[in-house]
Amino acid sequence: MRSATFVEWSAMSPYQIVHIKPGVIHYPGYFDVGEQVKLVTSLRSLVADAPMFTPTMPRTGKPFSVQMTNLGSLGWISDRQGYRYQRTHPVTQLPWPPIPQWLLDAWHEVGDYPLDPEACLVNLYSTNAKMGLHQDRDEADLEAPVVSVSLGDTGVFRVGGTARGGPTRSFHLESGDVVVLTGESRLSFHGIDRVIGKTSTLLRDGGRLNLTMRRVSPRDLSRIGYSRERAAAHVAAQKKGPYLMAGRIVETKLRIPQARLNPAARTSLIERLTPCGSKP
Ligand code: MD3
Ligand code: FE
Repeated sequence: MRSATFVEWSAMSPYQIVHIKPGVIHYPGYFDVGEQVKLVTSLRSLVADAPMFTPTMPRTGKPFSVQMTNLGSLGWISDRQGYRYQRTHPVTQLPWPPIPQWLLDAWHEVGDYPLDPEACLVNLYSTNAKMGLHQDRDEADLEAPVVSVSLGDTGVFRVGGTARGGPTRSFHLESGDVVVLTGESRLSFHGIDRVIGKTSTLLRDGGRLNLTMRRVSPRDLSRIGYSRERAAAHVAAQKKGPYLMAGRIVETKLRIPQARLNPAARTSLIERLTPCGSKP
């Protein structure tokens, strides 16, 4: 696929940001190791109240290889009846625990969206788990971004276009990385090919945790003080995505200001920007 990847040092933020394809922005090493340890500690206590469960495929009831739970006012579940968002945990029947402030802060910092997320899916991958290519389209609000946080072992993430069967490319998501999906990539097919064992010691039993925050309900920005013009401008900017907002199209060429790179991100940046070929 002739997609451009470029890296820039943002004047706006202290993070190295990598544009994978229009609307897909990767922040390698967004959370440092000390922060990751705190994040996992707080997640453990939240997940104690909303235990991981194994979703199953609609109709067939085939179990997913990934375990999951949710935080927030709405949670996504899948079972024989289908995919849906609901307010309660399917096993405990209790409301989902709240999304912690550190996650909300990340959402607002990288997401450029004025409302809090309603749902945070928590996916737990063993080193044998994977997630096939799919679109996230169960949200009525497709204008808000999706913000994803990876913790633990490295995941091989694959992303394509909005048509099934089109070209894809893959890159590694390491512990502490954040990915933002906006604009024209919001409906891209994506999945996790595999998890690479023993690449992180963050989780006691290994594996990978992924958190994805979403808006579900259509928002009305006028209710939070946006004028009609400002709301329309915001929606237009979201549609274009930050890649085009930057006002340039850059060919696949890595110009990395090494001296400014976060050391954690520097180690494997080149390797993980290398397209891993076609679907295995
Ligand atoms: C690209 N999770 O929960 S997160 C999912 O790593 C999901 O667990 C994967 O796909 C994981 O639905 C990938 C990154 C992600 C999330 C949403 C996207 C990438 C996306 C929506 C559109 C395009
Ligand atoms: Fe998804």
